[in-house]
Amino acid sequence: MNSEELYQRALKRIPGGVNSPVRAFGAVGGTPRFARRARGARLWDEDGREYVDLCMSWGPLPLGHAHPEVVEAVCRVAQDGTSFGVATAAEVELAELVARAMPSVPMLRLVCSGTEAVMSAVRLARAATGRECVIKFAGGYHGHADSMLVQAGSGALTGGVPSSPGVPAALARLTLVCRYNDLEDVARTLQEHAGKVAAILVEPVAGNMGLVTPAAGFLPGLRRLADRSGALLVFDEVITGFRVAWGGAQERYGVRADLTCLGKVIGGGLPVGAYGGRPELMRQMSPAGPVYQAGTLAGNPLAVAAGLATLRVLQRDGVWAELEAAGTALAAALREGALAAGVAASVVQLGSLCTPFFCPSPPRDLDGAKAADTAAYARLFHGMLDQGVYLPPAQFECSFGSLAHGPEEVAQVACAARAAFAGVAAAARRD
Ligand code: HOZ
Repeated sequence: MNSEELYQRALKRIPGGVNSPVRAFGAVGGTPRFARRARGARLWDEDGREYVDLCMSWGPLPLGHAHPEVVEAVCRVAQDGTSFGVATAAEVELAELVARAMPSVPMLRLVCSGTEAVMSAVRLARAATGRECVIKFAGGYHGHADSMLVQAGSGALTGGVPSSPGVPAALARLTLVCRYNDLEDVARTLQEHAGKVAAILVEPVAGNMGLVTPAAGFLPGLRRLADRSGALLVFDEVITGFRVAWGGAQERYGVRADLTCLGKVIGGGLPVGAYGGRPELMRQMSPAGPVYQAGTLAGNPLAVAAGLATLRVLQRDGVWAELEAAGTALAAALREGALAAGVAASVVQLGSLCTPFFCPSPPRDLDGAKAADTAAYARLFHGMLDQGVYLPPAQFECSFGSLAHGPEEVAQVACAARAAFAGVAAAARRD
């Protein structure tokens, strides 16, 4: 069966035909592709087409698809059981490895997704401070827990429901939304809600309104404001953890969080999340303390094995320079395509993350990201797809490079970009 036939079948049994909204191509139009297999930087669909993948499962695969060491680890561990509901040595090892990489996370709890990680970290922040409000940023996406679906990014923004029906108004009122990269807005909000804000929750590098990087001083400023107000600074590093540096965005920008949420890379492509921080906070979690959170599949042995295998490769000499170089080369390939076609585009890049925006300068916040021409992004997406490159099927997401994106893939992306941006330019002339 090809993608179209599978999609028609899926529509009858799965809402929108997909198990996570952005996959449905709603933002770019056309039939969503159904994946058959993937290896390295390449993905094959059920139509028999091959793509250089720049979506890369939305972030957990810095080594590329089906990395032999990850596959070997998962297969080996699976022989001995896929879930125990009993603690394992590997979970301790993963917690120790994360603690070495991130000095602000000497203690952590493993969960099954980034959503769970943030939901639990927010509960802990509320319990630890005795306060109920949380500051988040417009266009920040922290998973789909009730309190977080307020002016959210990613699929919520793409689908036009940044504040979802079904979220109780009483809960949404406790979520205070500020403008990303705007410290004055945060200071004002803290003042207006003095003594009530439990946490300032931020993607230190915003990845769910497209890639938007923190302005100089923004993250240190949040640290100062959190300290002054008694709120905890919570970094959602689900995308950036073990992605923009070994120690995540907090290493790259030199700012320490009180609580850190992780996911994606630490599960190496299997479902994992984690939240962590200093012991006096984390020991408030059950059973050490009274704040409840639990999970049958938390610390799942296959996911932990995949995560450990991934992190061990990322610890090797030269790997981070290689990942950075891959990201730089992919972004340059996109930039050159835009330039050659005479299209005004800003390709924002940080490490192996990037997003092409159709606007003259890189967005600083959600308003800037929304001002970009999303119809042009849809055209670019389809142009690239036709040329055998699979970008994320929505503007408000990141593209991901990996160690598997070598010179051959970069050349293919460059060639596709020239054709696709030329198509965008031609469409603009027609309109
Ligand atoms: N929430 C993910 C992007 N930020 C999408 C995940 C998916 O559709 O697989």
